[in-house]
Amino acid sequence: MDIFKRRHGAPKRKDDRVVLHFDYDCFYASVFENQNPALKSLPLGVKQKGILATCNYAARARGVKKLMLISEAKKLCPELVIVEGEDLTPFRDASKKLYSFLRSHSWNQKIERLGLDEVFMDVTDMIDYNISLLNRSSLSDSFFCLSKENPESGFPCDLTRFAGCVHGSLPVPPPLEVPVYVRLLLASHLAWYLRLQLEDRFGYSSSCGVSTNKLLSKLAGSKHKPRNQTTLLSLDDDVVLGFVDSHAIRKIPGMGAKTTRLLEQRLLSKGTEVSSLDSESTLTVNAVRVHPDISPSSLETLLGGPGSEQGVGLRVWHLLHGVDDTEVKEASDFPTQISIEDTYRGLNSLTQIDEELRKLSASLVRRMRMDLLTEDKPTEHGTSNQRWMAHPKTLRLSIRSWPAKSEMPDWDFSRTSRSQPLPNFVFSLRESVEAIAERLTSDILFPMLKRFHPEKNHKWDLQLINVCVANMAPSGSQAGTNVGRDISIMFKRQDDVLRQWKADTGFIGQEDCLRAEAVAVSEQGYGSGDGDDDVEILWEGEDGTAKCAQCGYSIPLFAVPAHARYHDLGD
Ligand code: DGT
Ligand code: MG
Repeated sequence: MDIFKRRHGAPKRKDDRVVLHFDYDCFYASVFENQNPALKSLPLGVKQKGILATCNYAARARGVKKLMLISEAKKLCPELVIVEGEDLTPFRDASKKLYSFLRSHSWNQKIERLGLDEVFMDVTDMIDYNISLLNRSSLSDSFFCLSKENPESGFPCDLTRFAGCVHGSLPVPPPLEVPVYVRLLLASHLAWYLRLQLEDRFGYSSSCGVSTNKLLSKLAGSKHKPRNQTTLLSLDDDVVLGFVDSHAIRKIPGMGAKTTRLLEQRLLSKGTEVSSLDSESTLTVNAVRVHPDISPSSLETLLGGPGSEQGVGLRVWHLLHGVDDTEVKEASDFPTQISIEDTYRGLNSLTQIDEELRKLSASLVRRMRMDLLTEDKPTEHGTSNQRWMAHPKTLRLSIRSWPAKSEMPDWDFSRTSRSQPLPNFVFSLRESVEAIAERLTSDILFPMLKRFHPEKNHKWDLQLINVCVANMAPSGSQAGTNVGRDISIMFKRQDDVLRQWKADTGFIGQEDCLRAEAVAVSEQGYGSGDGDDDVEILWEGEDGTAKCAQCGYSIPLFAVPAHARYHDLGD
């Protein structure tokens, strides 16, 4: 059987875009290395809740791995330097700085952040413009133009070869008449240039994937890490199918844990050939794609149903073939949602819950003021005018409870949520943050929370609370335009607000709470979850670990909330 064969009814890929996917190398560790360059030559691990959130490549060379227990890592590498990574503020700041730099190079503003350390960039317009300027008789002396207005802004490049690694064989002579070839060739040089700039200007090395859609560029980028890039040369369908086929289903962005599990259950129970599964019994894309029972409609039957996304069968069928027509989202001056959350060893009393809700509400209102307020230029009389750039319309409260011991093996890790319109008093600038938070908690959030379990004598045991505002409506002059606020004023405001935040010391380091940071702010509003259908952890074994159904890592039980939240950030 030809394992790469295109099946009847296989979807056709569109190859008319160019998408770059950047992933910063050992991101949290790099943030610390940049703060203290002496750390660069040492094996370095970043600790969160007793596990290594990440480690640098010097540590990885000694066998240390991401998400290892600190004790295990120390055994492997006694000289491992460990830094505390509970406060996410430096990571968030570095992420914004790098994103702003990349954004300043985007012409169409199609640039989307995913979590803190990944960025998609649709550079089709820049590439097509440069193709129109191409002098095919002196390719080795080419110049990539970064600005239509300023022809001198750009960099020299040698277009007789690709920059970085290429997946797929390079035809000889180069097929310069094939548009996708030329586009990818130029894009490889643009990716190289941008990576170099990220490193030279800011000290962050990265890996990058160059391809024609988001799915393929993300997968390509992980082929050669760290500090490298891979172009998926999609001249031939078989190259793309073979490339996607080789991945485990659970590595495909957009296939959530639930999808993966349902597919595994279905195909394993139907006696899928053992040879098509890897040693961990992980289902590969190929095993699913060529399986005779699998079609868009059978996938819809398997994966659809109440609560699932419309057309999930077709979407998954497309992903299995490397087809992903989702657009890179346009950058916005404000996030699509703001969410604040925290995790706990167990909140049992309504008094404790009420207190936590107040803290989360205060953080939410502060964060809204920081991210959504802009200041017009001061008037002649020196008075400045603050206004909201956008009004979120919806308030959402989500919780996750600890399971009873008997439920442990099948604990459904998903959250339960309730939404309602966000009341207008939240936008008042005359009242203090604390006063608004107080009213938001007592009038809205606390009653909302009690509605999760209206029964008397309910035994509360909360593991997570998330408060989120979403459904942003741009206001006034922002509506329908992408007119930014005055950036200098924005940074000044950020500093002001953050100072106030940093002084909030009572909120940090309380040992009875599983806090990954003073205030856990989900950044997912800036980037899509890539269609992930859920965030779920499957529990396994009695060895004190759980296996994450999303990424396959074994996680010590105590670290599960932090790990789940990492995925919540937009894995
Ligand atoms: P890389 O890309 O393999 O060179 O290494 P990283 O460290 O950049 O790893 P990546 O890209 O998977 O994740 C970016 C950052 O997110 C990483 O520096 C630490 C954090 N992170 C990753 N996985 C987890 C996790 O499971 N739990 C927690 N708390 N943080 C995580
Ligand atoms: Mg990374």
